[in-house]
Amino acid sequence: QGNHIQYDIDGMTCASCSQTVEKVVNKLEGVKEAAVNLATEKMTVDFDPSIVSSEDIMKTVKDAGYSAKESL
Ligand code: 9UX
Repeated sequence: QGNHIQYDIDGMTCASCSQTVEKVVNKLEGVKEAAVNLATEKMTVDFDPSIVSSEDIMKTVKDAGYSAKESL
């Protein structure tokens, strides 16, 4: 089973920022693939909700110094 959620990311101003966000989220156990688009300030994440939650993902982004909210 898997989940695919898109997030709006705040606080990214350079390509290094987007790589940092992508890296910290990809390191989370249960995340299959995280991809950040700097131009649109959006991130898509494929994850296994039995291992990691969307809350965990958003908290990880916040801890890295940015903010993420689910994009509806
Ligand atoms: Mo460079 Mo992006 O300091 O915050 S990583 S602008």
